[in-house]
Amino acid sequence: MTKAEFKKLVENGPVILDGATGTNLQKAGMPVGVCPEQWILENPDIMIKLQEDYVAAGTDILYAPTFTANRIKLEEYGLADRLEEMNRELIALSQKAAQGKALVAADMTMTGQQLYPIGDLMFEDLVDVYKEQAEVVADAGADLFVVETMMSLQECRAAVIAIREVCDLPIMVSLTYNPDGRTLYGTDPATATVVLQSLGADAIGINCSTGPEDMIEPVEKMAEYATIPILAKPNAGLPELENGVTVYKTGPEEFASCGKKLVEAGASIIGGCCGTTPEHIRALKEAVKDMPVHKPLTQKRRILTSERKLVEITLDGNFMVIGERINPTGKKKLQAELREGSLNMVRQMALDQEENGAAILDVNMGMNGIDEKEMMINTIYEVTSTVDCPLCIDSSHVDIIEAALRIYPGRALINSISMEKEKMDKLLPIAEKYGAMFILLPLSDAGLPNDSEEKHAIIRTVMEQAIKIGMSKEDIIVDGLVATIGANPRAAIECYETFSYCKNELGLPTACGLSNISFGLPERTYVNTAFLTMAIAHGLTMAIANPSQELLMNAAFASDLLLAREESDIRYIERMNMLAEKYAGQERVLVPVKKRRRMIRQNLDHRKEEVLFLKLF
Ligand code: THG
Repeated sequence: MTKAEFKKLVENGPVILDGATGTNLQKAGMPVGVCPEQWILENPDIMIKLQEDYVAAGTDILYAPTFTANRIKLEEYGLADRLEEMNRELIALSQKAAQGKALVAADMTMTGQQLYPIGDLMFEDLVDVYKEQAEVVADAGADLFVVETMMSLQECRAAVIAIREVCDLPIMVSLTYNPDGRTLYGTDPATATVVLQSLGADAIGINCSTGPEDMIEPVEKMAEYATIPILAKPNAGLPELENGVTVYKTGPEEFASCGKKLVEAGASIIGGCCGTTPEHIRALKEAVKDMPVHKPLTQKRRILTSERKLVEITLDGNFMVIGERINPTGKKKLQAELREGSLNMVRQMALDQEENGAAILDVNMGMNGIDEKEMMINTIYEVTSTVDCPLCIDSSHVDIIEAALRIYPGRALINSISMEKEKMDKLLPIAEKYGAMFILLPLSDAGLPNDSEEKHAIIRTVMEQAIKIGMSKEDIIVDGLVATIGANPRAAIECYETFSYCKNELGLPTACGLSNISFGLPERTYVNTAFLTMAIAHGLTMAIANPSQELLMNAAFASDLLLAREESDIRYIERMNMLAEKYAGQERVLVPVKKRRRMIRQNLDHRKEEVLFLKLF
């Protein structure tokens, strides 16, 4: 099935999924501790009967029982050499049950191994594991993919990248969340929605986790951000332990009436997870079949994310700073550390900048004497496990930007794409593939534009090209291209023209580096600060700057206040309180990275047991 056909199907929905597999197979005699896929292949009639019952109950999309038939999981049972054969047979089994009356989704999930830097599994190896399974199930005739019961956004990214590199089939991704509304790595449903739809997922959702009632809130959250359909597949209530057996007590009727609420909240693809039966699905279908289908957003919001936090960029919102400090240019001490392979200063810079109010952190590793790509990757691992700010990937090398985007566990900003042929031809498709936003630098192969007209023409050309290859205006932030006052007395005025042109004529947000403006002048901070406040008044959205420069930062907060921007008064007061506290000598208590990782690891072990308990495979 094509992505367009999938979109149409959901528009005519609500689309009904199947119910539980694991809990029903257990009831039918599948022992605990066996490889479920192997057991299913040894007892195909039980599985086929269950899926036939789901189809009869109204299921539109069956999940093929390929859930953990990936190399890592199969290896645990000594079955890795049967991966292809098993996946083919499992898809065929669901096709047999579907009889053309339901679609068959190839089902993939976690491997049980944790990704580096928490575990040892490298991202690219996980992509390969998913690719291997995806190739087989796509070739076996699966209609679409579902990546489900995921606890890690980064593992979802690996799966989506893998599937997209293998085929063009639609991809639904669904995560499980803890009662606090986050995955165990700290991702919330809104962040997952932004990251995965940017990466090319065709539906985003939630499964397992909770009973249907508790899924309403996460579904509503996803709906605020989603440009793609939302999926909900709740358990039949919370698991309860009775005589040593896990039971789910929400009956079909109650389940179905909660299902209606989920559809009202925005879910247009709906089914059941642990504890649900064909009777639950029948009641659900009956309850929701004539309900109107929620329409996803038609215009996407401008959002960058880390794994744990999202940052929204709006044309009239609060002014934002991209912290510039993780950049060895002009920093001898940092250069020396990086040459020794130490990231201590980088880590401290990340913490300081976040604390001082940077919304986004620029990461640039351009210097002599190091392997820039390797250092960029290591820095991303270090910074993303230290702070929650989204990152701006800054390199003049296309391959380094691509390598960084691949492993970055969120939605990044590329710094930058110009009209230079090499950049436009190579980087725009990379930005599109990884779903990144980018800073548009108005330069061409002819060098700097001679005047504002030429600058604006370049901006339009790159914007049109980006749109042509499938990106949108909401993916772009324009750099004003700050020149030096010493060389051109009108440098600031020309930038202001660009800021207002972009905001008012093109509807694009803007950014700029500040320090160029004052190059060669004494006491540059004053010039930079005056430039910044006037730029904000002319519509500048964000600046690449050093957030530890308090005059500059405070002037930015004050500018928002003077422009009566939403909640700017609260933000100004909070900022002043923060500074007052800082200078009262109170130290911020920081959890060192190593300790933080240890905490996460402990949590993971705990969670793993819980999940095994909740869901059989
Ligand atoms: N536009 C875009 N990207 C950019 C710039 C821009 N990236 C690079 C630069 N300009 C913004 N980043 C920096 C980073 C560091 C410094 C200035 C701009 C800097 N370094 C001091 C020095 O050179 O001496 C060291 C100061 C310190 O220790 O903090 O000033 O315009 N899209």
